[in-house]
Amino acid sequence: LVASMEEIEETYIMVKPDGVQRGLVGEIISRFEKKGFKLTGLKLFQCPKELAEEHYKDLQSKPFFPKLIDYITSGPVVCMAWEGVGIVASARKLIGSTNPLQAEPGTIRGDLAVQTGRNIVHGSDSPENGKREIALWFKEGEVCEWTPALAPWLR
Ligand code: 3AN
Repeated sequence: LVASMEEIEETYIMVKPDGVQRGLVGEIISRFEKKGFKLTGLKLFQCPKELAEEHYKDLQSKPFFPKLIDYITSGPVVCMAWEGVGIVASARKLIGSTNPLQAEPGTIRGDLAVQTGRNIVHGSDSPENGKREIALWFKEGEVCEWTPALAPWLR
């Protein structure tokens, strides 16, 4: 089964500073790789305040916004672009609920985190935001289009 181009989505996944500090980068990347999604962008990055504010602009009016910005800029993050059929919703399933205490065992947050304010990973909530966030976090040329040579089942 080869998916038509229309079904292929892009999503922005980010290991937050607590995930990097706790040494969970490999584990988190591994879950998306094993699922069968395609990595198209990857970098370790110290996020400037302005970028964090732009990324979370929909949450600007929330009481936790300043803390959220401090958290995201508190240390390097790992920025990732991933591609696949239905990846936006599927990645959010793999990640689990925003509150890790409510996240199902087997999900990244369900297995590895306990606090909403330290929930180790981000995933875009719509295909539109996937594109928006990849464009926001990656420069031209940093996202790499490639075809898996021996694995047509990944397409
Ligand atoms: P998700 O990351 O699961 O899409 P959003 O988009 O509602 O959840 O929230 C974005 C981020 O804002 C969360 N990952 C979390 O770090 C932070 N956040 C959300 N709700 C709270 C809250 N009640 N208290 C502290 N931080 C929060």
